[in-house]
Amino acid sequence: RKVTVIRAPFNGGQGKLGVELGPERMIEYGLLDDIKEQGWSYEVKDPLKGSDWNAMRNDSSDVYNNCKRPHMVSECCQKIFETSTEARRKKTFPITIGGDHSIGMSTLLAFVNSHPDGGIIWVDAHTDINTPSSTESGNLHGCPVAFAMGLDQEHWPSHFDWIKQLKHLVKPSQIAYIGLRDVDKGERKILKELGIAAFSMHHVDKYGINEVVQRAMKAVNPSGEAPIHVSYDVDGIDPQYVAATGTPVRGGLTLREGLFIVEELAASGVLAGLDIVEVNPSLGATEMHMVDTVNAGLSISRCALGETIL
Ligand code: DIR
Ligand code: MN
Ligand code: MN
Ligand code: MN
Repeated sequence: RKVTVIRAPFNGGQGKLGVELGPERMIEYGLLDDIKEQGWSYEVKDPLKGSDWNAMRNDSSDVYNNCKRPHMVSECCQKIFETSTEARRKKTFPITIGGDHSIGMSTLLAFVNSHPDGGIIWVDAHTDINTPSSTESGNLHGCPVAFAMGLDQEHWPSHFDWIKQLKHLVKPSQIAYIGLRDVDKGERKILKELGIAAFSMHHVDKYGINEVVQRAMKAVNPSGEAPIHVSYDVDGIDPQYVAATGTPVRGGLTLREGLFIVEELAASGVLAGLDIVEVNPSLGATEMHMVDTVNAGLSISRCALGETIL
Protein backbone atom coordinates (compact mmCIF):
# COMPACT_ATOMS: atom_id res chain seq x y z
CA ARG A 1 0.00 0.00 0.00
CA LYS A 2 1.74 3.03 -1.32
CA VAL A 3 0.65 6.63 -1.71
CA THR A 4 2.01 8.90 -4.42
CA VAL A 5 1.82 12.42 -3.02
CA ILE A 6 1.69 14.78 -6.00
CA ARG A 7 2.57 18.34 -5.08
CA ALA A 8 0.59 20.75 -7.26
CA PRO A 9 1.52 24.26 -6.06
CA PHE A 10 -0.51 25.95 -8.75
CA ASN A 11 -2.35 29.26 -8.66
CA GLY A 12 -3.01 30.13 -12.31
CA GLY A 13 -6.65 29.06 -12.39
CA GLN A 14 -7.81 31.90 -10.17
CA GLY A 15 -6.84 35.37 -9.06
CA LYS A 16 -5.57 35.03 -5.51
CA LEU A 17 -1.95 34.48 -4.60
CA GLY A 18 -1.13 32.09 -1.77
CA VAL A 19 -2.94 28.94 -2.88
CA GLU A 20 0.37 27.71 -4.35
CA LEU A 21 1.60 27.44 -0.74
CA GLY A 22 -0.95 24.73 0.07
CA PRO A 23 1.30 21.71 -0.52
CA GLU A 24 4.28 22.96 1.47
CA ARG A 25 2.10 24.04 4.38
CA MET A 26 0.23 20.74 4.48
CA ILE A 27 3.52 18.86 4.45
CA GLU A 28 4.91 21.16 7.14
CA TYR A 29 1.87 20.38 9.29
CA GLY A 30 2.44 16.64 8.98
CA LEU A 31 0.81 15.19 5.87
CA LEU A 32 3.66 12.77 5.17
CA ASP A 33 4.09 11.75 8.84
CA ASP A 34 0.37 10.98 8.98
CA ILE A 35 0.59 8.75 5.91
CA LYS A 36 3.51 6.85 7.38
CA GLU A 37 1.86 6.50 10.78
CA GLN A 38 -1.17 5.01 9.09
CA GLY A 39 1.00 2.24 7.76
CA TRP A 40 1.36 3.35 4.15
CA SER A 41 4.62 3.94 2.34
CA TYR A 42 4.84 6.97 0.11
CA GLU A 43 6.74 8.75 -2.63
CA VAL A 44 6.52 12.49 -3.32
CA LYS A 45 6.33 13.85 -6.85
CA ASP A 46 6.80 17.48 -7.83
CA PRO A 47 5.84 17.83 -11.50
CA LEU A 48 5.86 21.63 -11.50
CA LYS A 49 9.33 21.93 -10.05
CA GLY A 50 11.79 23.84 -12.19
CA SER A 51 9.23 25.78 -14.21
CA ASP A 52 8.97 29.51 -13.72
CA TRP A 53 5.26 29.65 -13.06
CA ASN A 54 5.48 33.14 -11.61
CA ALA A 55 6.70 34.49 -14.92
CA MET A 56 3.90 32.64 -16.70
CA ARG A 57 1.37 34.04 -14.27
CA ASN A 58 2.51 37.56 -15.09
CA ASP A 59 2.38 37.08 -18.86
CA SER A 60 -0.45 39.45 -19.72
CA SER A 61 -0.72 38.05 -23.27
CA ASP A 62 -1.88 34.68 -21.89
CA VAL A 63 -5.63 35.19 -22.42
CA TYR A 64 -8.18 33.67 -24.79
CA ASN A 65 -11.50 35.50 -25.04
CA ASN A 66 -12.19 36.02 -21.36
CA CYS A 67 -10.29 32.89 -20.23
CA LYS A 68 -7.37 33.82 -18.03
CA ARG A 69 -3.98 32.12 -18.41
CA PRO A 70 -4.99 29.17 -20.63
CA HIS A 71 -1.36 28.53 -21.60
CA MET A 72 -0.19 28.39 -17.99
CA VAL A 73 -3.12 26.25 -16.86
CA SER A 74 -2.79 23.83 -19.73
CA GLU A 75 0.98 23.33 -19.39
CA CYS A 76 0.76 22.79 -15.68
CA CYS A 77 -2.20 20.46 -15.96
CA GLN A 78 -0.49 18.40 -18.62
CA LYS A 79 2.50 17.87 -16.34
CA ILE A 80 0.28 16.85 -13.45
CA PHE A 81 -1.66 14.56 -15.78
CA GLU A 82 1.57 12.76 -16.73
CA THR A 83 2.66 12.32 -13.11
CA SER A 84 -0.82 11.20 -12.13
CA THR A 85 -0.90 8.71 -15.00
CA GLU A 86 2.43 7.29 -13.87
CA ALA A 87 1.08 6.89 -10.31
CA ARG A 88 -1.93 5.03 -11.74
CA ARG A 89 0.32 2.82 -13.85
CA LYS A 90 2.25 1.84 -10.74
CA LYS A 91 -1.04 1.14 -8.93
CA THR A 92 -0.29 3.48 -6.06
CA PHE A 93 -2.93 5.64 -4.34
CA PRO A 94 -2.45 9.19 -5.67
CA ILE A 95 -3.07 12.11 -3.33
CA THR A 96 -2.72 15.35 -5.27
CA ILE A 97 -2.28 18.46 -3.16
CA GLY A 98 -3.25 21.83 -4.63
CA GLY A 99 -3.06 24.51 -5.51
CA ASP A 100 -6.26 25.61 -7.16
CA HIS A 101 -8.86 23.24 -8.57
CA SER A 102 -7.82 23.56 -12.24
CA ILE A 103 -5.66 20.53 -11.66
CA GLY A 104 -8.83 18.43 -11.26
CA MET A 105 -8.85 18.05 -15.06
CA SER A 106 -5.49 16.26 -14.79
CA THR A 107 -6.36 13.88 -11.99
CA LEU A 108 -9.77 13.02 -13.47
CA LEU A 109 -8.34 12.33 -16.92
CA ALA A 110 -5.51 10.19 -15.51
CA PHE A 111 -8.11 8.28 -13.48
CA VAL A 112 -10.56 7.53 -16.30
CA ASN A 113 -7.77 6.59 -18.68
CA SER A 114 -6.67 3.85 -16.30
CA HIS A 115 -10.20 3.05 -15.00
CA PRO A 116 -12.59 3.81 -17.88
CA ASP A 117 -15.58 2.72 -15.78
CA GLY A 118 -14.47 4.37 -12.54
CA GLY A 119 -16.63 6.83 -10.64
CA ILE A 120 -15.81 10.36 -9.46
CA ILE A 121 -17.16 12.26 -6.47
CA TRP A 122 -16.52 16.00 -6.59
CA VAL A 123 -16.91 17.64 -3.17
CA ASP A 124 -17.23 21.40 -3.59
CA ALA A 125 -19.45 24.43 -3.04
CA HIS A 126 -19.09 24.90 -6.81
CA THR A 127 -19.57 22.60 -9.80
CA ASP A 128 -16.46 23.82 -11.71
CA ILE A 129 -18.18 22.82 -14.97
CA ASN A 130 -18.08 26.16 -16.74
CA THR A 131 -16.86 25.99 -20.33
CA PRO A 132 -14.65 28.58 -22.04
CA SER A 133 -17.91 29.98 -23.44
CA SER A 134 -19.98 29.95 -20.26
CA THR A 135 -17.43 31.20 -17.73
CA GLU A 136 -18.28 34.64 -16.40
CA SER A 137 -15.17 35.05 -14.26
CA GLY A 138 -12.71 33.68 -16.83
CA ASN A 139 -11.03 31.77 -13.98
CA LEU A 140 -10.18 28.31 -15.23
CA HIS A 141 -10.45 26.72 -11.78
CA GLY A 142 -14.17 27.06 -12.45
CA CYS A 143 -13.82 24.88 -15.60
CA PRO A 144 -11.85 21.64 -14.93
CA VAL A 145 -14.85 19.31 -15.12
CA ALA A 146 -15.85 20.72 -18.52
CA PHE A 147 -12.32 20.13 -19.83
CA ALA A 148 -12.23 16.60 -18.41
CA MET A 149 -15.58 15.91 -20.16
CA GLY A 150 -14.57 17.53 -23.43
CA LEU A 151 -17.52 19.96 -23.35
CA ASP A 152 -17.61 22.87 -25.80
CA GLN A 153 -14.40 21.73 -27.51
CA GLU A 154 -14.93 23.97 -30.49
CA HIS A 155 -14.35 26.99 -28.25
CA TRP A 156 -11.27 25.70 -26.44
CA PRO A 157 -8.02 27.60 -26.56
CA SER A 158 -5.68 25.43 -28.65
CA HIS A 159 -3.43 24.83 -25.64
CA PHE A 160 -5.86 22.16 -24.48
CA ASP A 161 -5.54 20.06 -27.64
CA TRP A 162 -3.63 17.40 -25.65
CA ILE A 163 -6.91 16.47 -23.99
CA LYS A 164 -8.53 15.79 -27.37
CA GLN A 165 -5.90 13.10 -28.05
CA LEU A 166 -6.80 11.03 -24.99
CA LYS A 167 -8.63 7.75 -25.34
CA HIS A 168 -11.12 8.40 -22.54
CA LEU A 169 -12.84 11.52 -21.30
CA VAL A 170 -15.12 11.72 -18.27
CA LYS A 171 -18.70 10.73 -19.08
CA PRO A 172 -21.56 12.62 -17.39
CA SER A 173 -22.73 9.39 -15.72
CA GLN A 174 -19.32 9.00 -14.07
CA ILE A 175 -19.44 12.01 -11.76
CA ALA A 176 -21.53 13.11 -8.79
CA TYR A 177 -21.29 16.31 -6.76
CA ILE A 178 -21.71 16.82 -3.02
CA GLY A 179 -21.85 20.12 -1.13
CA LEU A 180 -23.08 22.48 -3.84
CA ARG A 181 -24.39 25.93 -3.00
CA ASP A 182 -22.93 28.33 -5.54
CA VAL A 183 -23.67 27.19 -9.09
CA ASP A 184 -23.71 29.60 -12.05
CA LYS A 185 -26.72 29.82 -14.40
CA GLY A 186 -24.77 28.39 -17.32
CA GLU A 187 -23.55 25.54 -15.13
CA ARG A 188 -27.09 24.66 -14.03
CA LYS A 189 -28.06 24.33 -17.66
CA ILE A 190 -25.16 21.97 -18.34
CA LEU A 191 -25.98 19.83 -15.28
CA LYS A 192 -29.61 19.54 -16.40
CA GLU A 193 -28.83 18.78 -20.02
CA LEU A 194 -26.31 16.08 -19.16
CA GLY A 195 -28.32 14.64 -16.25
CA ILE A 196 -25.40 14.85 -13.84
CA ALA A 197 -25.96 13.67 -10.26
CA ALA A 198 -25.71 16.78 -8.11
CA PHE A 199 -26.32 16.91 -4.35
CA SER A 200 -26.55 20.41 -2.97
CA MET A 201 -26.51 21.47 0.68
CA HIS A 202 -30.31 21.37 0.48
CA HIS A 203 -30.09 17.63 -0.19
CA VAL A 204 -27.62 17.16 2.65
CA ASP A 205 -30.08 18.87 5.02
CA LYS A 206 -33.06 16.99 3.63
CA TYR A 207 -31.69 13.44 3.49
CA GLY A 208 -28.63 13.56 5.73
CA ILE A 209 -25.04 13.09 4.69
CA ASN A 210 -25.07 9.28 4.84
CA GLU A 211 -27.99 8.99 2.42
CA VAL A 212 -26.41 11.54 0.09
CA VAL A 213 -23.11 9.65 0.03
CA GLN A 214 -24.88 6.34 -0.65
CA ARG A 215 -26.84 7.92 -3.52
CA ALA A 216 -23.72 9.53 -4.96
CA MET A 217 -21.83 6.24 -4.83
CA LYS A 218 -24.75 4.43 -6.44
CA ALA A 219 -24.93 7.06 -9.20
CA VAL A 220 -21.29 6.80 -10.23
CA ASN A 221 -20.72 3.15 -9.38
CA PRO A 222 -23.97 1.19 -9.76
CA SER A 223 -22.20 -2.19 -9.57
CA GLY A 224 -20.50 -1.25 -6.31
CA GLU A 225 -17.30 -2.66 -7.72
CA ALA A 226 -15.70 0.18 -9.66
CA PRO A 227 -13.06 2.36 -8.02
CA ILE A 228 -13.96 5.91 -7.01
CA HIS A 229 -11.75 9.00 -7.17
CA VAL A 230 -12.59 11.96 -4.91
CA SER A 231 -11.72 15.50 -5.93
CA TYR A 232 -12.06 17.49 -2.73
CA ASP A 233 -12.27 21.29 -2.82
CA VAL A 234 -11.99 22.30 0.83
CA ASP A 235 -14.54 25.09 0.21
CA GLY A 236 -17.17 22.32 0.22
CA ILE A 237 -16.79 22.52 4.00
CA ASP A 238 -18.26 25.54 5.78
CA PRO A 239 -15.98 28.59 6.16
CA GLN A 240 -16.48 28.27 9.91
CA TYR A 241 -13.99 25.36 9.71
CA VAL A 242 -12.22 26.22 6.48
CA ALA A 243 -11.79 29.98 6.19
CA ALA A 244 -8.45 30.10 4.37
CA THR A 245 -9.74 29.39 0.89
CA GLY A 246 -10.22 31.62 -2.15
CA THR A 247 -13.97 31.48 -2.67
CA PRO A 248 -15.66 30.66 0.66
CA VAL A 249 -19.46 30.26 0.60
CA ARG A 250 -21.51 30.19 3.77
CA GLY A 251 -23.87 27.35 4.57
CA GLY A 252 -21.54 24.45 3.81
CA LEU A 253 -20.79 20.99 5.15
CA THR A 254 -19.87 20.68 8.80
CA LEU A 255 -16.38 19.37 9.32
CA ARG A 256 -17.84 16.02 10.38
CA GLU A 257 -20.09 15.79 7.31
CA GLY A 258 -17.11 16.61 5.16
CA LEU A 259 -14.98 13.91 6.74
CA PHE A 260 -17.80 11.36 6.72
CA ILE A 261 -17.80 11.42 2.92
CA VAL A 262 -14.22 10.18 2.65
CA GLU A 263 -14.53 7.86 5.66
CA GLU A 264 -17.47 6.11 4.08
CA LEU A 265 -15.74 5.76 0.72
CA ALA A 266 -12.64 4.38 2.43
CA ALA A 267 -14.74 1.97 4.49
CA SER A 268 -16.49 0.66 1.40
CA GLY A 269 -13.11 -0.22 -0.10
CA VAL A 270 -13.67 1.61 -3.39
CA LEU A 271 -11.66 4.77 -2.81
CA ALA A 272 -8.85 4.93 -5.35
CA GLY A 273 -7.43 8.43 -5.24
CA LEU A 274 -7.88 11.88 -3.77
CA ASP A 275 -7.27 15.54 -4.58
CA ILE A 276 -7.19 18.13 -1.78
CA VAL A 277 -7.35 21.61 -3.28
CA GLU A 278 -7.94 25.32 -2.64
CA VAL A 279 -6.20 25.49 0.75
CA ASN A 280 -4.80 29.05 0.67
CA PRO A 281 -2.53 29.62 3.68
CA SER A 282 -2.32 33.35 2.89
CA LEU A 283 -6.05 33.91 3.40
CA GLY A 284 -8.24 33.97 6.49
CA ALA A 285 -8.41 36.83 8.97
CA THR A 286 -6.26 35.19 11.61
CA GLU A 287 -3.46 32.66 11.93
CA MET A 288 -6.00 30.27 13.43
CA HIS A 289 -8.05 30.32 10.23
CA MET A 290 -4.99 29.13 8.33
CA VAL A 291 -4.19 26.45 10.91
CA ASP A 292 -7.79 25.18 10.94
CA THR A 293 -7.90 25.00 7.16
CA VAL A 294 -4.59 23.19 6.78
CA ASN A 295 -5.65 20.76 9.50
CA ALA A 296 -8.97 20.13 7.76
CA GLY A 297 -6.96 19.15 4.68
CA LEU A 298 -4.86 16.77 6.77
CA SER A 299 -8.01 15.26 8.29
CA ILE A 300 -9.43 14.61 4.83
CA SER A 301 -6.27 12.73 3.92
CA ARG A 302 -6.28 10.65 7.11
CA CYS A 303 -9.95 9.74 6.72
CA ALA A 304 -9.37 8.76 3.10
CA LEU A 305 -6.61 6.40 4.17
CA GLY A 306 -9.01 4.76 6.59
CA GLU A 307 -7.85 6.08 9.92
CA THR A 308 -10.99 7.11 11.72
CA ILE A 309 -13.17 4.02 11.44
CA LEU A 310 -12.69 1.81 14.49
C1 DIR B 1 -17.48 30.47 -10.40
C2 DIR B 1 -16.79 30.22 -9.07
N1 DIR B 1 -18.41 29.41 -10.71
C3 DIR B 1 -16.46 30.61 -11.53
N2 DIR B 1 -16.08 29.03 -9.08
C4 DIR B 1 -15.24 28.62 -8.11
O1 DIR B 1 -15.57 31.43 -11.39
O2 DIR B 1 -16.57 29.93 -12.54
N3 DIR B 1 -14.73 27.46 -8.12
N4 DIR B 1 -14.92 29.39 -7.11
O3 DIR B 1 -14.01 26.90 -7.18
MN1 MN C 1 -15.10 25.55 -4.81
MN1 MN D 1 -13.51 23.62 -6.92
MN1 MN E 1 -12.57 27.51 -6.05
